[in-house]
Amino acid sequence: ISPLRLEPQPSLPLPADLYGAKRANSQGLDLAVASMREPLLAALASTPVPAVAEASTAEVDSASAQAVAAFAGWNHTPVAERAATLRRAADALQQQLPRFCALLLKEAHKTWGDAVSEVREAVDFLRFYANDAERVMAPTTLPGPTGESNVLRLEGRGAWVCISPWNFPLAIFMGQVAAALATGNTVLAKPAEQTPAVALEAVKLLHAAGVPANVLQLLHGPGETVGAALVAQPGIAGVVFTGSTQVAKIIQRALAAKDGAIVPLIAETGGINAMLVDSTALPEQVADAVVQSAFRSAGQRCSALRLLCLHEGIADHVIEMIQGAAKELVAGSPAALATDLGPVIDAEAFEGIGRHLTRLHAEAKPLLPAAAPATTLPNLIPPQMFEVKAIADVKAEIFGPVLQVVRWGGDPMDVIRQINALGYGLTLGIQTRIDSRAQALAAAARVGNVYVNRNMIGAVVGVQPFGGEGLSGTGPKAGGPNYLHRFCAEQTLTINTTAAGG
Ligand code: TXE
Repeated sequence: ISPLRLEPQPSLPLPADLYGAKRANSQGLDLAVASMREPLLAALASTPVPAVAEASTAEVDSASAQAVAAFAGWNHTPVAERAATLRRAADALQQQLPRFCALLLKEAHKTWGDAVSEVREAVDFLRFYANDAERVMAPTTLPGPTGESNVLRLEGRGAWVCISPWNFPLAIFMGQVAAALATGNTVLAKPAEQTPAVALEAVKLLHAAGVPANVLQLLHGPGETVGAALVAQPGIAGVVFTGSTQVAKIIQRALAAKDGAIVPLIAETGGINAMLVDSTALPEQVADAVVQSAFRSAGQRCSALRLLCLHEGIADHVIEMIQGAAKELVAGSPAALATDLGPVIDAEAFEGIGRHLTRLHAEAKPLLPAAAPATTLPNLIPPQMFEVKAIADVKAEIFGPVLQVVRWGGDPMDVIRQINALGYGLTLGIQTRIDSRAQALAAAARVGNVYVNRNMIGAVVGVQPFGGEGLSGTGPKAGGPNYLHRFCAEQTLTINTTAAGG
């Protein structure tokens, strides 16, 4: 920054207790886990992981015919009744938290902390969409000329295909299904092939709470076959999808090629999420936010930090702090309470990330020790960090605990422009104590969620509606006030109230 150009003065307050928020947050979770230690360990010992069968073509055809046939009845069920059913499911899930944590641990290798927060998020989705459906689906009288009444009515669209990923196999699954059910739609759910048991138990819980069997059906199997077959079904009214950009586009093309009605796709995909750190940022706070955002959940969150843009004036200091904090992270068995990150989802993911690491060790500057070959626990990757020369060098999302760092100087707006040019638009972190700068950079960033001076991985349902644009997805966000409209058909009813006998 040229000496002549005065930096705006820092105006964002220094947090009273720098680690207060972080300690409270993670300690809150740690305390919750510690307080449930007995039931959690008991559930781990006693919860079987049920086997599932792949759906045949005939089963896909018959399930979608049943879902179409069941739509009218569920759609005309009063929204208050649908909401009450989802609230019963939320209560049941709350009570069965240890059992679902055990499933998440066994199937998705989630740490206890991640498992507890995911079950809580699934409960939040059920309650939030139950409440919001009652708000959104109440008929709206629109202002109009005298002698005429105009009412906007919302109802379900029909049978929805809900395709969910393995990284939040309960929360994302439940969010998609609850939103579709709350708005009167029927559901054909296709979970990721890596995490079928969590979905199976979630569907059993929803049926026990009162969702009719033909209103919510679960079909297991590979996306390329069972997923694609569901998308191809003639009678479906919509697809909600969370996963890779590549598959979202495959689905979009398949829907466009179908005869009959135009079928909407709600897509939430990945990101190359960046954090911009300027020279006024607090190194300790940055290091804490980076470690949480990049390495929590072994980096298997679509919101995870992938690209750290450090101002050259504090880069060495911050890198040193991150190295120190990252070395303290415990990578190991998710069953151990002290574990900070468990193994990545499966060998395929491990090998894919491994290929990126080989390339980065050849082309970039390693800032953390290379991952030792997995001996004790398969697919375990400790935190990895590399310095690269330019933002444009970061071409692909690496869905694991791998952080790339670039240094910058000059105008921070130029950094935002380069981040925008990557094409993704999910999350952005900004670390600065200049409020006007935070506001300006956020406004210039083409991303769905911006986090200033805190980690980038907390999207509380109803507090931080979550979702992106560009390569990261489409439209109004899950957990937000405009999401349920996407599952609804709208009708404007206009009546001439002056007609004789009107
Ligand atoms: O996604 P896939 P994965 C992104 C993230 C990550 C990538 C890989 O960027 O790199 O997804 O994760 C089904 N027709 N996110 O492997 O392969 C598949 O069976 C119909 C971001 O999970 O896209 C699974 O149920 N369905 C995301 C689902 O799609 C198909 C969270 C996702 O699989 C299909 C998770 C097809 N042709 C991953 N092919 C976020 N935003 O949170 C696959 N599927």
